[in-house]
Amino acid sequence: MEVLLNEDLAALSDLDEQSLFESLSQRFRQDRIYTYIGDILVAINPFKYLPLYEKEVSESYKYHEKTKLPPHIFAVADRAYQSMLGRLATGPRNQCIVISGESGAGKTESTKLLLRQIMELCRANSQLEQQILQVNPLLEAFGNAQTVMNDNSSRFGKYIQLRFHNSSVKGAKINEYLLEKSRVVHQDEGERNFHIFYCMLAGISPDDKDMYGLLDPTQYRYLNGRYGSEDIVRKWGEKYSEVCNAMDMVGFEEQEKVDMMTILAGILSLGNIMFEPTETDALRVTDKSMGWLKATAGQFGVQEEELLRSLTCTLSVTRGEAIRRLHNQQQAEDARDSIAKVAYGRVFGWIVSKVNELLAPNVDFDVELSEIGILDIFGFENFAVNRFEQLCINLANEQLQYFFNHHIFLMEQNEYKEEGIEWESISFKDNKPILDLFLTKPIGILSLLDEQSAFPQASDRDFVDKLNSKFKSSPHYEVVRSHSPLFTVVHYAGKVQYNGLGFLEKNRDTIPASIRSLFINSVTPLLSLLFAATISRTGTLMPRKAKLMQKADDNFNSTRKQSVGAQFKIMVSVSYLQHSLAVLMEKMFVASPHFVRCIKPNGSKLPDQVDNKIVMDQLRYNGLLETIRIRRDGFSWRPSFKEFAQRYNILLIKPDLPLTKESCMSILNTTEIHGWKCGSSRMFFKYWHQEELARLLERLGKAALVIQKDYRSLRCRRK
Ligand code: AOV
Ligand code: MG
Repeated sequence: MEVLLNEDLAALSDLDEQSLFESLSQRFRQDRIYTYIGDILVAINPFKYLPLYEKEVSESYKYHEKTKLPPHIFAVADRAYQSMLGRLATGPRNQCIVISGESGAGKTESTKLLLRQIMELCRANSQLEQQILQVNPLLEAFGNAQTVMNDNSSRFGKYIQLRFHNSSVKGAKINEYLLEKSRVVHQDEGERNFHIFYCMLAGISPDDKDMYGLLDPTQYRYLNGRYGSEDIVRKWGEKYSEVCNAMDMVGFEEQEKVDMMTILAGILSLGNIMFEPTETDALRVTDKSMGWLKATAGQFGVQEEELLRSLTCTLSVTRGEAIRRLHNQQQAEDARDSIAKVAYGRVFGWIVSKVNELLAPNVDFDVELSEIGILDIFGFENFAVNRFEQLCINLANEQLQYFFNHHIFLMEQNEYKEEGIEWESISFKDNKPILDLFLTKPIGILSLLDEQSAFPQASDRDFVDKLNSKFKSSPHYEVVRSHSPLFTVVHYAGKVQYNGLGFLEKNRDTIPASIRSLFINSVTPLLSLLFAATISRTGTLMPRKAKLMQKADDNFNSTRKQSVGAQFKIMVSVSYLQHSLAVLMEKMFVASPHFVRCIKPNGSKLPDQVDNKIVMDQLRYNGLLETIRIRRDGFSWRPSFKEFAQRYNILLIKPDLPLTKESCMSILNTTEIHGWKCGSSRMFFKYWHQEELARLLERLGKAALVIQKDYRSLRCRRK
């Protein structure tokens, strides 16, 4: 009984941090990894197989009553789907499921389970359904990698939007956020490059291997000479055929796949090109890596001399005059790495846009579609060394936490005040000041970063010095005394020390014009398309991104008064991430949100182990205790009088009821429902009231069916 009671923590009467922890870990030890806090699902990663997702389980959670079955991720899918159909409640038809938690907490696994169950629920068009389900393995192969925190860590954020007409799915759209491109050229100890490289090398047939010019995996510098045991290699090989199947299923063409793999092979070869100085100023490619230069040129479909030129010098045009500047060794290596990053990034972007093209809803223009969006980003990270990428990732998580706080605490409590509901306010850890530290204009971390990135002479040290002088008194910033450009941000989820080395360069994210033109002239159609897309700025590749790039480009050129063609600015990355997240948040703010909070039980990726401190920290920074209080005492469902009366007047069997407060009260007075309140413009309900009312409607619907049937059989008999 105790366990059953604890299925919904919002139903517990007395609660403190310790008892919350006890309830969750007691359930976890019994393999009950899911627990509700009202309408919010808490999921603890089991790090082992549990028989929780079989066909029968999936069936039993379809159109179920929440209280009759244990908490489950499938229940969240059901609720989102029913809400989208308007079966459960009033409110916006568009739904968004927001999954949060630190790296390795189980967000991506939850996303896959949600997708699967939603597809089960709408069983409409089996081909489209299969295509949608194949998108994940495809994106994971190219966008996930092993990190210290997670063997299958998402190195990009994604928002998957499923589009429906009535109850059937009509298409899908993916938005991706900031792929960690730097991983292509560098991985820290204990980490790996993106899965696809290993899968390709392990799974490809010997003939194809020859065709793509691939050699022994241990030879590639970008893979760090690290490969894997026989067992792992076999798994990668299997995964490769899965990825190829997924591509076929989603609708990629053979030539596109070949091009894609050739580009990946080219990236690997490129990484092995090394330089050495000559007696003159010029650099040359080392004798040992001449072969790699040739191979790369072949794989990229470009002229060897042109490739060499773009690696070893920069051509700039100033006042109409072309000036060739020779690279030093470091610059040549940077050019090499930036080509690799940019090529990989564009392949990934292209896959996403291709998926979107293939899965776009095939419906008439005026058909109104509703939507379920699932947000699965990269979780909060704190490594031994934290770089620019971690700053971006952690900022995104900061924003997500703000979205949660805003919905759960701010909006709700503001409404109590506005509507005159008696309420004792619940405090929560507001992370707005941390967001402000990043986002305030003109003096926030991002503005300063963009400002410094615009000065070619500025160094990473200058940037960190600027931060130190501006924020030394901020409670969320700590100055680090060190020769390296270090600084610390006190995030909602803990302190993270960043190393500012490389921040400016990464934020500039530029590629020289000569590299761009090199690739546009590539005989590999895909490569030339990938690099032409931003030049022509037709917006065909990624419309919004292209537009933003154009804008960043314009700003850049107008502030720098630099002649077009000298340097090509792709985007200011942090600002771009910021912009795209802001667009996403806007979208989410007008949808009905469903929250899944993933918790990591220990830091060693092990089953059946609860590390008290690690779990407690997460409960704390997630604000779970406060969440329980607000779900227990608060009113999470707040329809306007009009919305409520319109939907439930049928309970009074008076269709022409005026849509007023009085009508709402009379409707409710005919039911046995207690505990609701009435504000000045809307009703206030506990989270469980929605289900109670849905049940009443259903009963009424069944009664109506019986009456109809009786009436029909009566008429038949009369005839
Ligand atoms: P994340 O998405 O939250 O991290 P994942 O969803 O990739 O974390 O989960 C990490 C690993 O935990 C998976 O590869 C599984 O091995 C295991 N796992 C998670 N959920 C389950 C489950 N329900 N049942 C069994 N095993 C599970 V990151 O993407 O790093 O932030 O960027
Ligand atoms: Mg993930």
